[in-house]
Amino acid sequence: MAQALVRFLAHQYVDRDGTEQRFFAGCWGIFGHGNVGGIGQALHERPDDLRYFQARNEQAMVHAACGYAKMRDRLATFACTTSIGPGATNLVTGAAAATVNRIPVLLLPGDVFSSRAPDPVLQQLEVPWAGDVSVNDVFRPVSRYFDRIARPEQIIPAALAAMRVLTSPAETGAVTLALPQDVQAEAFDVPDDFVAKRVWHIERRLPEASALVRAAELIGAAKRPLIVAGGGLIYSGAAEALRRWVDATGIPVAETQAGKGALPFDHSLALGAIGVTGTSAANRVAREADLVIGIGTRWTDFTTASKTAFQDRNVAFINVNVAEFDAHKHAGLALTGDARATIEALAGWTYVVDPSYREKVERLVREWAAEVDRLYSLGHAPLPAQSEVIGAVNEAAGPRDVVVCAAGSLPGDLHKLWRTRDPKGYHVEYGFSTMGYEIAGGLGVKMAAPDREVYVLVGDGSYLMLAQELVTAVQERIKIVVIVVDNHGYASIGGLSRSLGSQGFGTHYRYRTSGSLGLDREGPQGDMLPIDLVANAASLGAVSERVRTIAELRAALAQSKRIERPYVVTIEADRYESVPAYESWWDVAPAEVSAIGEVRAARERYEKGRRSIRRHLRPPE
Ligand SMILES: Cc1ncc(C[n+]2csc(CCOP(=O)(O)OP(=O)(O)O)c2C)c(N)n1
Ligand SMILES: [Mg+2]
Repeated sequence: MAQALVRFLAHQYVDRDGTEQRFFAGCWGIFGHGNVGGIGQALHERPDDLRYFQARNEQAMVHAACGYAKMRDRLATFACTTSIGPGATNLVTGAAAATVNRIPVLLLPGDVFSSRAPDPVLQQLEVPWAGDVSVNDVFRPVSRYFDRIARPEQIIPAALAAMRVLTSPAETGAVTLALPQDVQAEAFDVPDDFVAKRVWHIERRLPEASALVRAAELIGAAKRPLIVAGGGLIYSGAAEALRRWVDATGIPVAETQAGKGALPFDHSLALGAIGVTGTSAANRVAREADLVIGIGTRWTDFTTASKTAFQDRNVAFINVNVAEFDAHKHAGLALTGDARATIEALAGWTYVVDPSYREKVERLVREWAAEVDRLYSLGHAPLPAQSEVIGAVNEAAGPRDVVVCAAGSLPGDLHKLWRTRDPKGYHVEYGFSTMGYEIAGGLGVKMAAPDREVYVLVGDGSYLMLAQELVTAVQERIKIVVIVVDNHGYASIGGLSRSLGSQGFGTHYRYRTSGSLGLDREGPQGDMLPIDLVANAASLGAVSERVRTIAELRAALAQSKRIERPYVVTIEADRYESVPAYESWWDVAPAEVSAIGEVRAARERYEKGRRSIRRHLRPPE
């Protein structure tokens, strides 16, 4: 059965706009009990069918697949094979990250014997009241499709269903086929048609004609329209179409994390990031917008500033989305369809914003550019500020190069400050914000785009959570440039904790002194943990160096261009010099009752902030 599955995967293609490409770039795997036979043997026997890639950690395999798939606009990905037990459950975080972000990955965890002869087999979870449960059942809520293959011929409908979901822009995410270890090795008569070349066509569906007319009417009547560009716009390859439409109409564009890069940063109508981590320009325009056109966004909490971003009394939403589920959010007019095709259709109606609105937007955009300049060149001492690190990396990066990040304070700062010049130049996993995505995801990005430099920006906390794929980068001779921003622990959560009155409890990397583990205070540096991140990266085979100043960072980044190996630069940044928030609010609830005065004060501020939450329940009139 495993041989048939590997052959099947090797013959899957997708076609969009007449361009055909292979869907699986290979198969990541860590072998053990449950896949060293079966899938492992099939990959060994058929190396030309599906290229095998060895990883250090199963979670990281999914992140690498995800990074690759996102970079390829979801038109290609990897399969991931694991042993049963911990190998399988290590995939779960990756699966959730993929599904939350709507990125296709195929997971093939091993499973317990279907025969139940070796019972309980090594690593089997015994559930006294349910014989059909294994640890792989944890994949059900984090997979867009799940099946367990109890007989070899079941792989036929399961593999086809898996492909339908993986290649569906509306439904995609992690797909899990749990493979009992005995069934993987069983023979069956494989129909030739099952393993023949199969091309999955990616449609560009248009919304209903009457919905388009209604949208054009709403846009025609809007005084202060705003486009919010999400990841779906980028995956659809709609950036060019967006730019033409925006140039013709003057409607400004704000960007979500996944949508960043939809417009080049220096376009006069590019407001940049919106929401909790938004720019002053985007958040001000959002506050007063009377019509918000979401394109390929699922309206996360960060994008909507916990539903406080849009304050016009009669604000209405139009949602362009391939997924009905998203198209109906915020009581919006649902334009269920492909982003590019829908933008092109909407562009058929003539509309131009009022010149005074355009002037105001352009002024806000200019003011924001000056703020970024300021933050890029703070000259903070003795330690540089993180914003200066971002500035130096941005200046070193070429227009097509890619920045990769996922968790900590960097994603928010990058969302605000990174100057993106290419729709694929900004790759931040902020749907699940998975600490540990950065290096593994960056590896996948580089595999998808070897002609671009990939700059992975990672906090020391995320680095320590999952840096081992540097070994994989060394093994595969894949160059990524990793910039580790060391601020002795979880600066982002420390700041959040302090804002809630909890003094950064448990967020600082310090020795335990009686009762004060990890308290975030600006005290002596002597009790910092002696972690040597530079030696750590070097020990994994990367070129590794420490820089102390922004000038040294610039020199290291210049040097990295001449080296074709994984390159890790570690720089210490000031833990407390953070990029401000720009008129946004985030719903994080401090305790309603507390013995600590600061917590009570934080609760009071919170109650006040909550008053601006809007529910957006009224459909457009
Ligand atoms: C796997 C995982 N665990 C916990 C969190 C919650 N969390 C978000 S950011 C963060 C700290 C990240 O520290 P670091 O990478 O050093 O970045 P910094 O906050 O210092 O910028 C934590 C613990 C998370 N996002 N992912
Ligand atoms: Mg940190």
